Amino acid sequence: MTVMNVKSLAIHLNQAEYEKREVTSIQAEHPEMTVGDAYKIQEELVGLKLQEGHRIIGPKMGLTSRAKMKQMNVEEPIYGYVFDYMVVPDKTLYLNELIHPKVEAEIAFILGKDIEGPNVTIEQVIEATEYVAPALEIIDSRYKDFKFTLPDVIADNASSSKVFMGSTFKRPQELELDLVGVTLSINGEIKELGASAAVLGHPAESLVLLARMLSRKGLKLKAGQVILTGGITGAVMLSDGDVVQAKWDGLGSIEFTVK
Ligand code: 0L1
Ligand code: MG
Repeated sequence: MTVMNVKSLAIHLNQAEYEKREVTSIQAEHPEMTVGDAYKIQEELVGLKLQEGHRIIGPKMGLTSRAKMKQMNVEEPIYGYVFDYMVVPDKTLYLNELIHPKVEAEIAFILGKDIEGPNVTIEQVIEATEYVAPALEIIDSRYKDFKFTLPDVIADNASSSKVFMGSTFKRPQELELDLVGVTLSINGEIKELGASAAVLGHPAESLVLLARMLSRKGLKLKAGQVILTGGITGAVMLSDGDVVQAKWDGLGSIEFTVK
């Protein structure tokens, strides 16, 4: 894939996000696109957003559940970036800002120290983490009907769109981080439930893998970043009027309305 293609595809995906417009699979047009090419497009897209004045809150991990990895036929999760403008300041999700949003419940890690290298351990991740907090991620793939290949979704910043952060912050040592039960309800009915071990056996493992993936590029996880570790529940499609409530054992709850 040429440098020109990388640049123009990043602009194409960035525009699609801002214009809330579905696009068709890039891979269909560019069968040669590799995972490496896709991360180059993502890097270019991240660069565009930084040039526009947006700030990175932190990287996020996607495809961290066995079910999603099997579905996409991958052995390694993927990552993208959450920006400041994606964090929803109140309790309303506006559909006119989105294409076809889905919600998934996650645990966010807020780092007190940098994490760097290909061989960090879960213990080191926990030691470097200042707080964990509940988060609801809104994924909104720019691809029509969420139909994409692995390189497609990587190029599209791993479907990143919006995030609701909870207000319960706990030290990571205060919880059994792999045993946090979560329910995700829509209009009072539980639609999805799970335990945090659904994220690679332990959500801290998500940061272990993320540090490894970033280290291949000479990058690291930085103190102050808020990192979404991946969906504990499946992702649920949202509709106008939905009242969404998620509850985490020991980490409180988050509620919002879709308008
Ligand atoms: O956060 C995620 O797990 C999203 C990964 C991308 C796959 C999707 O859009 O379903
Ligand atoms: Mg997610």
